[in-house]
Amino acid sequence: MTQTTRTAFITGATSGFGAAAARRFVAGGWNVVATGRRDDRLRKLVHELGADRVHPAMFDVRDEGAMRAAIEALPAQFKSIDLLVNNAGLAQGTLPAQKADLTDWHTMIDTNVRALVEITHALLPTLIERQGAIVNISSTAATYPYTGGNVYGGTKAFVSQFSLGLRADLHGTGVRVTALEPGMAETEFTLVRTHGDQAASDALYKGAHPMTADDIADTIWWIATLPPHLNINRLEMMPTRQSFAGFQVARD
Ligand code: NDP
Ligand code: 8X3
Repeated sequence: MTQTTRTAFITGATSGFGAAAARRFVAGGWNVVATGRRDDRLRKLVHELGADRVHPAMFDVRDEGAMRAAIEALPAQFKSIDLLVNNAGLAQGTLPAQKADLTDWHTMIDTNVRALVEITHALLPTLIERQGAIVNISSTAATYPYTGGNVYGGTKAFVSQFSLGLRADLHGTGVRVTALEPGMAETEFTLVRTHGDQAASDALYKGAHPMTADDIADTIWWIATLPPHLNINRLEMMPTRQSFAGFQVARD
């Protein structure tokens, strides 16, 4: 079946950047495959944006079998993926490595690294056929270390470097690849990171004028709709109120 409307496959579309991106792409005339574990949120998104425009795919990205089954089960009008937004991800914990919970580390590696490469691997044949694009959501944490960022920063450094490696491998295919590296943006990210501490989340963002999920969605939209001869390799963005701090020194 020939597909004229373009389709974005957006992981983690139940919240934050992913939900905002789903809204942005549907507003721009695309169809969206929206993924996530929270079925009620996916159903709300479908209700809001229309079942003809959004296909809900409920699965845990860490379950490779469920992910592949969801791709297999895509209805005809959502099968030909033009854009993969690898957005599902999380930080867990803020403790230094020597105090961190190993389970949190496994969760971050399995979600931010392992699942991301598995989904990419599954969709590459379609993306090559469609001369599509991949936007991988990395982070400023990929480049700038901070205490308590240990494994989270490591996973995002992987995402950025993997994106550049994909660019090299996909040379000549017409497939575009971008690592998008945002700094502080207010979503459910900190609530998840702190295992549900709403006060900590509110305190982090208070008065900081953080970026919004819509800021990131607009940037993904811009990257994906550039003329086909242009590729943004990596793009780092922060709120104006956020910048860099110095090195720390332990003194006698
Ligand atoms: P949110 O917590 O608001 O959204 C995270 C999304 O990821 C949710 O839709 C969640 O869906 C999904 N997700 C997490 N784990 C899984 C899983 N195991 N299976 C399926 N889906 C999963 O955070 P953000 O929107 O802020 O985060 C999106 C991405 O942006 C992440 O990769 C994050 O690391 C990155 N990022 C965030 C920044 C920020 O300051 N907010 C800055 C830089 C990068 P569900 O729970 O329904 O499964
Ligand atoms: C999220 C940004 O600074 O909390 O990736 O790591 S930060």
